[in-house]
Amino acid sequence: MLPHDWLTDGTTVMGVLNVTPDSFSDGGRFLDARQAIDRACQMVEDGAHIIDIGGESTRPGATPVPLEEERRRVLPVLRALRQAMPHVVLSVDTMKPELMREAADVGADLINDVNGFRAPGALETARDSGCALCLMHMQGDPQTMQQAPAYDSVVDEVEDWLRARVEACAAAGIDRSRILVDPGIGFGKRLAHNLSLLAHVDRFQAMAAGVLVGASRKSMFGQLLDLPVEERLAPGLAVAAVAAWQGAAIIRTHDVRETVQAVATAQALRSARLGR
Ligand code: 8Y7
Repeated sequence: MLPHDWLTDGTTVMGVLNVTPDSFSDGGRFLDARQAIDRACQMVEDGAHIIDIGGESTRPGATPVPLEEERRRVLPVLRALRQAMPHVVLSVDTMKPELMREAADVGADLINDVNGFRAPGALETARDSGCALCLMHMQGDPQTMQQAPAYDSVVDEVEDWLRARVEACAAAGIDRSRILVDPGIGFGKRLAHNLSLLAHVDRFQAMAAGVLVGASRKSMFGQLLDLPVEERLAPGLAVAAVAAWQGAAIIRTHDVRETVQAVATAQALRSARLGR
């Protein structure tokens, strides 16, 4: 299934399914495969059209997970979800070409690589998988990215970087209709950088099939509003609405039910504004 088969004119919601013991905000509660599957079913019931399964935390400073461990976390859950929900778009969040290939074999529809398919062999593997790709911008790597993020002009630089990666995909034989781009909120960015990017989501629209935005529960809200992670729902919904207003194709979130409502409201307002 390619993006044009499941992207709507409007904004769709991707639910985050962490299968890590050290994830951003689930704290390992969904490590057990059974619990992960229940959680995915709940998100689909709540209105998620896409489930993003991740077995390696990309939290700032997190240590990399060996392939064997990531595979053990992700593949059983992916396999079970593919069986249980044939019509839901299943995304796998990984930087490793081996796991991309194995996930595609088990029926993944989308490969979400926060590293932008820069690992050796990742582009070729992604091409041959037939999956849709999410190409995310990150300055540095997860271990060091928040140490000293710096840009002269963050929106221009992220736009140029994403455009260059889309060109690299095209050169490898991947059509842009398969590609989603993502400014990578919190990945090598200070608060001001994140705010600029979120205020210019529409700038990334034309270069690929759509834009994905993921800001749910991120530390930018801690900086902006001095809130702990469990109290970041409202600012996440504000960002989802503003991104949907600008035409984002996908919102990635931990809070599916509320985000679906926020996005639907923003879209109704957008339709009213456009007079259709
Ligand atoms: C993003 C992401 C994370 C994001 C895309 C978290 C895996 C941190 N953030 N993938 N992944 N975009 N495409 O808070 O913003 O969920 S991990």
